[in-house]
Order: sequence, then C-alpha cells, then structure tokens
Amino acid sequence: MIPIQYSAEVTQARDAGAPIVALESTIITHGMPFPQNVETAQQVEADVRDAGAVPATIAVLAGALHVGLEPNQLDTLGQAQNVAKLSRADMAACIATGGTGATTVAATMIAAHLAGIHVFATGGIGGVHRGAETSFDISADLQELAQTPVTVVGAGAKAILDLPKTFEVLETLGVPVIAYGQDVLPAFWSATSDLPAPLRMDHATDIAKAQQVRTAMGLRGGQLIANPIPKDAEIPAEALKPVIDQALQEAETQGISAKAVTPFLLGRIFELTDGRSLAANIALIRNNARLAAQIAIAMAN
Ligand code: PSU
Ligand code: MN
Repeated sequence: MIPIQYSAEVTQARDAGAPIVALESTIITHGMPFPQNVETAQQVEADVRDAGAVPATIAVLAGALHVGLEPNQLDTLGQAQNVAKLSRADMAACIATGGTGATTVAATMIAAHLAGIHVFATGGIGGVHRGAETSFDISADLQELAQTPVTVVGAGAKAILDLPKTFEVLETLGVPVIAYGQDVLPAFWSATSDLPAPLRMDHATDIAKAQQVRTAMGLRGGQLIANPIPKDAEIPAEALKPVIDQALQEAETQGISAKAVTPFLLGRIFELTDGRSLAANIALIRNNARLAAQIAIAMAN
C-alpha cells in the first residue's frame, strides 16, 4: 500500500470509527471558478459536519495522496494554476513523479476505497458524451463504478452528456442507479428528466444496506445515487437546452477534446447563464453532501 496523508480530522474519525464522507477535488480546480470553488468546498465540508459525519476531500499534493485536506491546503489547491485532472489512468503517474493533481470521480473512488471510506459525494458523474459514437468519449467514472465498492451520491450525470446512453452503459456495466425519493432520474441542474429511474429508494438506511449486500454477495463495484437538486434551486431543462447546445457547438468549433471537454462546457454554461448554473451546481453538491453523510452514518451503525 502507498502511504496516505490523512488530515487531523480524518485521522481522529478513523480511530473512532466515525462516519466519513469522501469529497472530490476536480470540481474545485476544474469545475468552478475561484473564489466560489474554495468557498463551496468549505461549505460542503461544513454541511457534512453539520449532518454528523467527517469530510475527507481527496487530492494529490506534491506526490502525496491526501485523504482529508487541512484548510490551508484546500485554499492553496483552489488557487493553484495548471493542476492536473486525475482519473484512474493518471493517478499513479502523478504520485510517482511528485506531481499535484485533483481527483475526478473515478480517482476519488479509488482513493476512498484505499482509505476504507465507502461513501462519496460529488456534483454529477462523468458519462457518455454526445457524439460518443464518433469521439468514443466515455468517462472513466462509469468503469470505476463497475469495479470499486464506493457509493457515489451525485445529481445524476451532468446534463451536458448524452444521458440515455450514459444510463445504458451503467446498466451494461451492472451499476445500480438508484434515484433518491422519486421515480425519474434527475438531470444535474434540473430535478427531473423524462428518463425513468431503474431503482428508487427513499431512505439512507436502504441505500447503505444495498451497498453492503452487494459487497457481501461478491458483486464488485459501487452504486450511483441520483439525488435530485432541490426544486427551489433547479434550472428547468427547457431553459438550459439552448445554452448547452451553444456550448457544445463552441467546443466542437474550437476543437476542444479529451479531458478539456467537461471543464470547457461547465465554464461556458456558467458564462452563458450569468452564473445561474454555478448557483445551481453549488446547491446540488451541498444537497448531495447531506445525503452522503446520512448514508455514511447508516453504514457506520
Ligand atoms: N461534478 C461537478 N463538477 C465537476 C465534476 C463533477 O459538479 O467538474 C467532475 C468530476 O470530477 C467528474 C469529471 O469525474 O467532472 C468528469 O470528467 P470527464 O467528463 O472528463 O470524465
Ligand atoms: Mn472524457
């Protein structure tokens, strides 16, 4: 095992067997502008604490895998330039060469599992991009859900993606997709979509138990909890559609590809909505952190 640097708070929680919620860092470095990124990361950590669990924000800093960041480390990361975006493919190389990188959903799941953490809150997972039939751009987040036993709470997959194809692939990979408290899947900035939810659960205790049964059965992998954004914070899908279409068009014209696609689209949608998309993104990740804390508490009991 490689050495892991735990924050003081996470060290204490591990010793006490207290519930811990993993949090990712790509949303900080590549998903939101400064200073809202750092403010949101701090707020989300506070939401986890208020809900009775301990937050563990994950990142690679100067070659060390950190599980739980001290406040100054979070602040530094949020302002750093040229931080790498780490997925399964790049994480070991970054650690080996002493680099600094932010963890995506896939990399955060890997680190959480190494640290014995079973629950993780994000905004929304990556998935199958529109036009994937020619670009082959499918996020490694999907494969990770199929093999690493961590329950990921997100507001579905990001609505910039091809959502029907994303959920088809998750089904193929055997990943349980569980909508929280409703019969349709949420669509990130919007609480609902016209896609029926494959599974629905209304209680954190059931979600915790489902992961435990999955693991006890020898079924590899985690589960995706699709937690709808609070209604008062959502942007209806009809309002977003032209904005997403324009951002996608610009990405194509400018030849944006690979890892740069998601950050480019999120950034353009932020500009085109005068910041409304960011306000919704903040509301949904806070909501996901609160549910993840309840699940972590249920698992610890
Ligand atoms: N959720 C957000 N904002 C983000 C992300 C998630 O609200 O920026 C990040 C996650 O780290 C996710 C990544 O893993 O976007 C997906 O990137 P890609 O499409 O390149 O796999
Ligand atoms: Mn991609």
